[in-house]
Amino acid sequence: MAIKKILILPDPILRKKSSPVEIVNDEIKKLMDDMLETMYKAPGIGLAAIQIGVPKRVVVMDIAKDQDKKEPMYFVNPEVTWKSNEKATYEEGCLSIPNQFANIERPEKCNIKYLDYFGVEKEIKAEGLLATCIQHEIDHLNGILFIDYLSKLKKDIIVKKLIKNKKELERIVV
Ligand code: GNR
Ligand code: NI
Repeated sequence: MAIKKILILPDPILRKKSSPVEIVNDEIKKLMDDMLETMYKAPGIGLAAIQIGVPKRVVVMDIAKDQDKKEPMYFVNPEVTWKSNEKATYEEGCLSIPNQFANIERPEKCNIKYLDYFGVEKEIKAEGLLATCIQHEIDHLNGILFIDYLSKLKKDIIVKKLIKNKKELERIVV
């Protein structure tokens, strides 16, 4: 397994639409293993392949409360097959938008069809943090970030902060 670099906004790669996986072969399993290790290291509760620069429809998650008991989840080609009309609001963050948080409203429940680590087709009912997180990750696969749901003003403030941080970091490195 290997830890990969997580891309940070405004990296344009984060806006690419990811392509479906045809077969869950060893290459895809290795990708999922690397993504999981990268996500735990960050640390985060979810990661989409595009966040490490790979435009494939692959997501890993672990929303277990107890950090010692790892409960990894793997989603290949995840699709929302149903979503509730009822909404829920969570304070979201994103490893590609460091240190920025905002309340985002999404369908409270959804059903997700996907292929698991072994390429077996599954369908699950999601609610609570699981529903929020998988919707956040599927958005990544379509080039969408949580800040896209904010007003232009709030979004601009966050993007400007990240550009400023990046410039400061570059100045220190040089
Ligand atoms: O670590 C993460 N926490 C989180 C909190 C609320 C809603 C979504 C998330 S996902 C995020 C990791 C990430 O950026 N995944 O793409
Ligand atoms: Ni994210």
